[in-house]
Amino acid sequence: PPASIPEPQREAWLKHQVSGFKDKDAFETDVVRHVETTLARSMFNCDESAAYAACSLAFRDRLVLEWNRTQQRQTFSDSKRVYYLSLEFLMGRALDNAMLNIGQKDVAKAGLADLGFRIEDVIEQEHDAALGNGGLGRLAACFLDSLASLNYPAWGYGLRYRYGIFKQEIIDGYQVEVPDYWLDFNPWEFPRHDVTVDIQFYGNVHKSTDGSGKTVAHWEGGETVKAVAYDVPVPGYATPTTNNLRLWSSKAASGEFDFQKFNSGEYESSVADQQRAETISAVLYPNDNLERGKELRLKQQYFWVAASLYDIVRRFKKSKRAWKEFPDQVAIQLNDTHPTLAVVELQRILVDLEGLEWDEAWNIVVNTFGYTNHTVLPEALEKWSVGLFQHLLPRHLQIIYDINLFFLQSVERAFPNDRDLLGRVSIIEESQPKMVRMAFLAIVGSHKVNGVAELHSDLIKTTIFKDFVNIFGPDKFTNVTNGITPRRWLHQANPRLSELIKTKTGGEDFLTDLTLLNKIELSVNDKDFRKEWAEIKLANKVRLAKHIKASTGVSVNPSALFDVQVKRIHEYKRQQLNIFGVIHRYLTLKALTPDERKKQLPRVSIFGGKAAPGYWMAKQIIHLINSVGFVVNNDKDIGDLLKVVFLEDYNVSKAEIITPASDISEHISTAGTEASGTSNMKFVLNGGLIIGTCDGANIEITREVGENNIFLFGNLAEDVEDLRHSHTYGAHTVDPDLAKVFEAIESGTFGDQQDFAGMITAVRDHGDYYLVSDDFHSYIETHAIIDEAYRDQEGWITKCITSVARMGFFSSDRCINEYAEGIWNIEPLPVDKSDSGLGKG
Ligand code: Z15
Repeated sequence: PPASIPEPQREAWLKHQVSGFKDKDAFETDVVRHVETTLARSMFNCDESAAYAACSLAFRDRLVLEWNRTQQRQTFSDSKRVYYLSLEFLMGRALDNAMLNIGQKDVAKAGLADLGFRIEDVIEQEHDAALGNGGLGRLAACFLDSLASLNYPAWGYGLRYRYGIFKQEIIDGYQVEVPDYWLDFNPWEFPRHDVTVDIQFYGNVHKSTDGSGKTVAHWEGGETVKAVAYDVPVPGYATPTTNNLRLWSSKAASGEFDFQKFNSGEYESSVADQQRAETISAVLYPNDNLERGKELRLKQQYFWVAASLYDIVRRFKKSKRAWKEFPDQVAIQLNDTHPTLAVVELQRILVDLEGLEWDEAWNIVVNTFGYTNHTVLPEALEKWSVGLFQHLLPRHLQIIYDINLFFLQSVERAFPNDRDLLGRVSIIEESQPKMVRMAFLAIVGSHKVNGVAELHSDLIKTTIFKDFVNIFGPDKFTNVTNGITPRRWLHQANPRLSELIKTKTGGEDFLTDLTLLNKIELSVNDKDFRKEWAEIKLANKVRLAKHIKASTGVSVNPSALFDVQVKRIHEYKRQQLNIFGVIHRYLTLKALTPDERKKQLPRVSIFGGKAAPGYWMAKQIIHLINSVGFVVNNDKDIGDLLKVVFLEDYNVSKAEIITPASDISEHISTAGTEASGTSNMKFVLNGGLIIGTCDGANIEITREVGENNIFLFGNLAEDVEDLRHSHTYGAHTVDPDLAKVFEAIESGTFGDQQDFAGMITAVRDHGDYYLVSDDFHSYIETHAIIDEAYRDQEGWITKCITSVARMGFFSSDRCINEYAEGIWNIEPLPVDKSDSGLGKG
């Protein structure tokens, strides 16, 4: 370590070194100190939010210590680091996670009780960090948790949006978007006003010849924006390793605002410049699986990528190594195509700024990057117009053209005279206007490309990236099936189940080696274990029922079968299939005699999820769900037999309440459309079963838990294309049961039929692209099978226990280890836990 403090004075530092809370007294001392000094309050005005603030600051003090030590350790060991570039990190709340990972939640609970607070209420005060849309952003958050827990030297790089994903309100059955201003009080971020990077946009390129006759490009003029780093500590579970998530915030390059302009009377334009700069990191684009080609979005991408690469290169240069060793020190993972400009930016740094030869630079670039693809949906594949590039990033466009030229030349050499092939794989699409295909650029600029579940990885190899498999060979393409962190999604969300599992697996090791879950299968017939299992599920349902009552006013019976679909609203995820099925159930119940009805199994259909603000059909689906709920929930004939609720503002912290409370959850995307899905894993891990299509990770879940423990239905991916083809426009007949559902909607049962006409015509008249009608019968039948299975409560519990026991594969720890070995070539940096500044409580 650098000897900034001379030897004689170090004694004082060591004497006063911050350490873990010895006991709850020490914790209470810190909380009271923060209330009375940091917050300038007292016991006479300490409300729950002040208690949250003080408790967070007390834990933050401990985290910071390990965070600094981790950074020092990783720097001095000179080990290779991985940098995870993601436009989204859907972190959720940090306090509970910090307490559990440090292992001192018990201390905090007792300490807060002494001070007059319930820990649950204190935790509830925290605003979610919601810097993401859905699965892709949450995956990034799970990965950070695993990277730290497994002691990998790793940093996340993202954008510090002032507004995260909007808050959803449901007003009169419609979604209303409210801005999510979350930075009012955020104890988990550390502004680094000394860590800044100037980022250039627009301008022109001039070429000159240097002394040796080499052409050199100079990117000049344009405008400059400043990137300021904000760091967020990411604690690992039961390890001192605390990694860093660095988020960039934009501000005017001239500081607050341009004083020169201000002094010369141009007040308005000096403020406008400042606002324009701050706009770059102002708001997260709220689209999931959709790209809309807006200039500001491309600006966000370059701003974040350029700042991150500058930072990474700056760190590498300190090591004084040769450039060719860059890929031995640095692995960069591209989370989808959003950071693909990093490929171009690194090439620019190496060639234009560092003076490397093109080929040498390109070798370094390709060996540094890996690219993860998360979708095959055409509307989600990023393309940017050449014109926009030329305007915003003129030098980058030239480099892209050169990358493409050399790539196409190599293709031509390997496959002579195949002009079609060249057109198909060109990074530049020769359309009107010309477009840059970002996925192709990412493939060409990376040494590995992976999909996120087996079916998905096979599909990209045989469809959208088929030509690239021929060109680069199959080894460049690989699969890493997604996973989830068992710390948040089992231990934190479902503490009682975690406790119960602990009694059968011999301690907490299953939280770091999830395959140990298989030990609970030995207890599947243990009466006490089964009883406790059922009690926990019921308690979790009671908790959710309370939340439903408080947030929607609807009373639901906790002993009813809870049927849950929570995820972004999208036609391909088929919430419309679900609500049509619910309507079918309602019509069936209505047609029964009161005596027959008494024999039916009560159900609660629970929906949640946000629609992109511009996604008209998704909003119509939300409106129909709410309208059906309004009718069904107030129908005296139906009573408890069917309730339909839409939970407002689904987010990570709500998922932690909902996931442990489900009996059955719906993962019913049209086969071949959902790359993986990750909530499917969360639900099964929490002792719920799933109804699903043969899509994404459902297939691997089935392989693990066994076909008897999952309810699969619907057409297969391999048949989708033919089915679509057979839906000759306007001529295809709708499933008869579904036709009755449409009749009910069109006769006004759920309000003005015009409000839902789009959903019906999509199926009936516009080719039913998502195969709702094709899968309807099989869907309804499978729900009937589920009812029967649930009546046999003993059989049901056996299925649940068996499934949980077999879920070990889906830990994000397994997933991260696969990336580390197969793509990043990095090793964990082992830590001596006793060498940590924290006492484990
Ligand atoms: C997103 O959330 C996903 C893919 C995307 O291309 C975009 Cl832009 C957003 C999701 C997939 O839809 C989901 O199947 C997958 O589990 C998740 O990424 C994580 O890989």
